[in-house]
Amino acid sequence: VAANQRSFLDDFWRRSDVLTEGAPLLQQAIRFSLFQLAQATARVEGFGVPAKGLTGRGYEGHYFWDTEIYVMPFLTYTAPQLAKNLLRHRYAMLDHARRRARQVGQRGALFPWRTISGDEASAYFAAGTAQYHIDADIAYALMQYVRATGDADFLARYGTEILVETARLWADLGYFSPRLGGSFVINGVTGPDEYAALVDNNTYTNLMARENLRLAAGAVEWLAEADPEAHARLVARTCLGEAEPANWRRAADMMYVPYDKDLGLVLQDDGFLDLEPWDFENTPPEDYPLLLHYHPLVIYRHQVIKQADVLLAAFLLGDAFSDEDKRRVLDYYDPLTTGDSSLSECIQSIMAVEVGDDLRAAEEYFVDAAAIDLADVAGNVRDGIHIASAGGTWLALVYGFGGMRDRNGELSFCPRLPERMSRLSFSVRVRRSTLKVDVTATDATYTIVEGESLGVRHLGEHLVLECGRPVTRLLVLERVARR
Ligand code: IFM
Repeated sequence: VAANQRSFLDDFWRRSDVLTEGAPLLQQAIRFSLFQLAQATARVEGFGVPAKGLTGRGYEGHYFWDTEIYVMPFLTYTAPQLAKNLLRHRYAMLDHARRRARQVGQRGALFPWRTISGDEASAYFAAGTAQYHIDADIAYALMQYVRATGDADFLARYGTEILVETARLWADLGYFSPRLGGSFVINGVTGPDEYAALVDNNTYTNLMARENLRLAAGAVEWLAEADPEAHARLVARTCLGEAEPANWRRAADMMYVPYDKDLGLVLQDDGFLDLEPWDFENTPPEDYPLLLHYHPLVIYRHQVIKQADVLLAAFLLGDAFSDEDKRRVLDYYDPLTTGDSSLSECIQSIMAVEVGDDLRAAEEYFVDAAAIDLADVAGNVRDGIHIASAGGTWLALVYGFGGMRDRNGELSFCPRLPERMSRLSFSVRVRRSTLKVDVTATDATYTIVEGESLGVRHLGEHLVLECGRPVTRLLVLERVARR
């Protein structure tokens, strides 16, 4: 057993280690997070990843969207078999999700907000079941896995069915509003920010639903072309109507996104600007997290945010936002964000790297995310570690300072290192290649260490990488000069 464990760990560190230079304590926190991810996911066969991993009783062992949005990218890019196991597990709960959709009066499938067995276990629907975005989060993670691995077989056998049933949920949940010129609106949902509940047109939900609808239509069309027999089985299993994919596309194309022209701001939801500003100045530090000191009904009436919401959409679906939109989103919502959820700071860090002028804020958010359990920053480590933040630490390193983006199957990089990091190096597995990325204060080196050649982008420049032939490029020049 000891030898098996050793070989598992050797293999894990070879695939997944992230190395930084310049701050040994930070490196220790990074390794701690990675180790927690390994412990929580090494044997996910027929199980999900609980919000506390296997380390404590917090959240009663339930798992949430934390898995798909915060942990799965790490697995998809370093241990794709484990990502696949988790997606297979979601597929195994599809019948539960179909039943749940019927229970709440909808078509398609509604995955549980929190669960162990596949049944919904949240007690408070406003902050639980109403987080319909879980469906789109699963769809997003699924396609990220398929694009990164090229696992068309998974898409054909399992993925398309999940996409069909989740798209159906959205098509049924929203409607084309005559008052808004026929836009597709989705009312009465709760987005990622749990300090707002049952709102209309939560931007994160609408944009993720739009993606889900398009992915489903695309997958059905692809399957009809690539494997007509599998397509026929899918149609039979799901009673898919011929007109459904076109309707999904229409809903996606007409999706409503609330926007305030005067502020030039993508809104968190329709009513966000009408809420009373929270009195941050007179809120003493000991009143945080607010959820432990104020009634939810009070919190819901205010412009105060628990965790990244529009900002998360701007990260996951960056192409839906202009650079200016992203900057405004960060500038407007960041001061309103308490970070009372451990799912927030890693995303704030990533977006502060992408649009921030200097990296101090990004660095501070990152340190908080990486140290949350080792330093007990949230003061509740006795309930177990925060697995989403462990995954978020990897996200902040790879997508934040590494500047990786993975849209439509192509990886691009725009690295920027903070002051206390003189080097950052990590590996990602993409289809049949392992790519090592090594960033210093002045340049980035890309090497295929194993497998086929691969095209990537560095600051927009297309690079064709051959196995064993490193390619080095400078980071943004004026930033290098400032150091
Ligand atoms: O899934 C999260 C949610 O987004 C915020 N509250 C805690 C949950 C479990 O980590």
